[in-house]
Amino acid sequence: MNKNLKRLLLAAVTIPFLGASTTFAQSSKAQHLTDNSTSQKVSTMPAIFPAPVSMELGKGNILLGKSVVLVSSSTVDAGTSALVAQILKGAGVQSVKTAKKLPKKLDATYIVLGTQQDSQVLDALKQITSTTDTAASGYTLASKQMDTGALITLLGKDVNGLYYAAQTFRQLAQRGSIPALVINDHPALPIRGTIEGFYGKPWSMEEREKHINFLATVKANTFIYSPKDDPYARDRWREPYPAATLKELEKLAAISKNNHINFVYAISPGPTVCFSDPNDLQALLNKFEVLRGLGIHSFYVALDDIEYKEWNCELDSITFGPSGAEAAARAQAHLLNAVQADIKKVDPTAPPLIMVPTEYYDAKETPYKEALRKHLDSTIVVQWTGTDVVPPSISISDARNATKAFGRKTFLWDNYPVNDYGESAGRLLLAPYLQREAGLSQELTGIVSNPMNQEVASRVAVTGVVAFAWNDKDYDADRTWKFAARELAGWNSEVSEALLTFFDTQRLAPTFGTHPWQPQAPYLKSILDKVVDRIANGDAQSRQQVITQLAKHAAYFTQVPEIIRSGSVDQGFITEAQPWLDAMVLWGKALSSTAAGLAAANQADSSANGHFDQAKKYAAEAEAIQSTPGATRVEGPVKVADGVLDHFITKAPSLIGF
Ligand code: LTM
Repeated sequence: MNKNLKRLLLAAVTIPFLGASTTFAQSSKAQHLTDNSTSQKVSTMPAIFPAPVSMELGKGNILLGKSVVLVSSSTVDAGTSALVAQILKGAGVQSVKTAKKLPKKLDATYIVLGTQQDSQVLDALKQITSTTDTAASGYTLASKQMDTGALITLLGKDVNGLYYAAQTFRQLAQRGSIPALVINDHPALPIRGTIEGFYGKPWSMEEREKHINFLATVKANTFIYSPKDDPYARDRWREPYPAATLKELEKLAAISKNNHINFVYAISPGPTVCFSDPNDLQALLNKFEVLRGLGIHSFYVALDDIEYKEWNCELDSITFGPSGAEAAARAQAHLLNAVQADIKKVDPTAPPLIMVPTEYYDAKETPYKEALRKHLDSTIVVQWTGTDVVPPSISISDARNATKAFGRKTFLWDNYPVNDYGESAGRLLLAPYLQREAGLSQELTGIVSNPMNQEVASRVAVTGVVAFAWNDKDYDADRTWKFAARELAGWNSEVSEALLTFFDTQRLAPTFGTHPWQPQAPYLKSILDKVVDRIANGDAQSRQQVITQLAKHAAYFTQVPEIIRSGSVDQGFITEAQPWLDAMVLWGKALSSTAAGLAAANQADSSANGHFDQAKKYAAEAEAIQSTPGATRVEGPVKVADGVLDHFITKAPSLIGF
C-alpha cells in the first residue's frame, strides 16, 4: 500500500487528540485558499494564545488581499514595524502603500498603528469602538469593514502594548481573513518568560536566538541568561568573558530589544565570593559594566545551590560574625544592596536587580529569610520556586506565604520543564502546564520557566507558562498545549496529532520525590485499560474487536515518529527528540506484536507465544536506547510511556489462557 495512503488510514482509525479543533486547523487553511462572499458573511471567534482579556466579534471578515495602506507614526518602533511588514508579507499582501492620514471614505484596507500618544490612531479607533485598554503594556485591536474598504487599528498603551497588538494581528492574519472584532488586552503579570537556569549543556547562542524569537510570539518579555555551566558566570565569575562571547551576547541583546524582550544577565558568585570584600564587589560591578556597554541593562545575582553555612573568607567572619544561615542572609543583603545602589547611580532607568536566595525552595519562616527580609533593599526583586524545588502545585496561599517570608511579592522561578535532576532522567517533559492556581497573578510579580537542555522541546511548556502569566484567569491548559503542538507542527493537522501522541508518552512530570505531579501517558493508558477491561469482561467478539482496535493503534503509534520527521516540524526538535522517536518506533512494534499475540490467543492459537516473545525482544531493544551523549545533564536510557506501555506488554500474555 502507498505509504501516505496507509498513514491516512491509520490516522483515521485513531481517536484524535485535537477532536473538534482539528476541523478548525484544517478549515483555517482551506479558508485562506477559498474564502468567498458567503463565508465572508459569517465571522468566527478566533483562537488567540495567550487568551486575550476580552474579544468581541463584529460582523463579517476583512480579507487582507493583495494591497493595504499603512498609516503609521513616529511612536512605532523598528521592531514593531518590521513585525507588521513580515505579517503582511506572510499573508500574501504584495503592495503596502503608506498614507499620513485616513481618508474620509475608505476604498481599501487601511491599517493604522500607534500608541496612546498618537491622536491619529485614537481617532481612527473611535470609528470602530469607544473602548481602549489603558493598563500597562495593554492594547486595543479593532477591525471593521467600512465603506468599500476596511479599517484595522492597532493601539498600544505604550510601545510594548503596540508590539503585543502586532503579535495578535500576526495570529489573526494567519487565518487569511480577519474577522471584524474588538480586542482589549493586557498582561496580568509584568514579567513573563524563560530563565536558562539549568545544569548541563547550556543552550548555544543560536538556540538562545531562536528561543528569544519564539518568546516574542507568545508575548513573553523576559529572557534570563543564567546557565549553571557557563564558567564565566559561576565557577570563574571574576574572569572576563572572551571577546568572541561578548560579541555573541551583544547580538543577543540587540535581538531581544527588537523583540521587546528584556535580556537579563545573571551571575552566580556564591561558590567563592567574599561578601564583605570591596574587591569582589568591584569585580561584580566591572562585569556588569562591560555587559552594559553591549546594551544589557538588567542584572541578576543568583545565590542558589551554594554552601551558605560556611564563609569563603576570614573577612566575612570578622564583618558578619560566626557563619550560619542568618549571617549569610545579612552578608548577601550587604553585597546585593551595594550592587543595587550602583545600578541606580549609573543607570537610573534600568530595572531593579533580581536575585534568587539560597533558601528559594519554600516559604517557611526561618532565620535566613527573616534576616534577608529585614536587610535586603526593598526594590530588589526576589525569586522563589514554590513550596519545593519542583513543586506539585502552586496556590495563591503558597504565594501569599512567600510574600510574607520574603517581605515583598515574589517572582516565580518555575522548575518546569527542566530535566537536569535524577528523577527526570531519560525524559523529555512535554505535559501541559498545570496545577498553578488562577489568581496567582495577584500575588506574584512574574513567572519564568526553567527549561530543558532541549530548547525547541521546551517551548511546549514555556508556551503554557507564558500564557498563564499573561492571563491566568482565562488560561486553558489543554487548549494551550494543543496550540503549542500546532505551532511546532507548522499548522499541519496530521503532524500536530502525531506530536500530541508523542507528547503523551513524555507526559510524566516528576518531582524531587517519588510522586510525579503529572501522570504518565494518560491517553495511551485509557486505550490499554479499555483492552484489559474488554478482555476481562467481554465476549469473544468484543474481545476480538478491542484487539483489532489495539492493533490499529499500535500501527499508528509506530508511524508517529515518521510523521513527526516528515518535514513541517522544526529540525531542532527532531534532533533533540531523536532517541525518543527511535525508541517509540520499537515500542510501537512491541505493541503491534503484543496485539498479534492477543489476537492469536483469543483464537486459542499457539502462535501467540511467538508474538509475545517478539514483543519482548522489541521492548528490550527500545529500553536499551540511550540519550544523546552530552546533550543532557542526566544521561542514560530514554523512557517512553514508562509504567504504562511496558507494564501492558509484560502483562498481556497472561490476559487470555488457552
Ligand atoms: O531551582 C533553582 C533556583 N536552582 C536549581 C536549578 O538550577 C536547577 O535547574 C533546578 C532543577 O534541578 N533545581 C535547582 O535547585
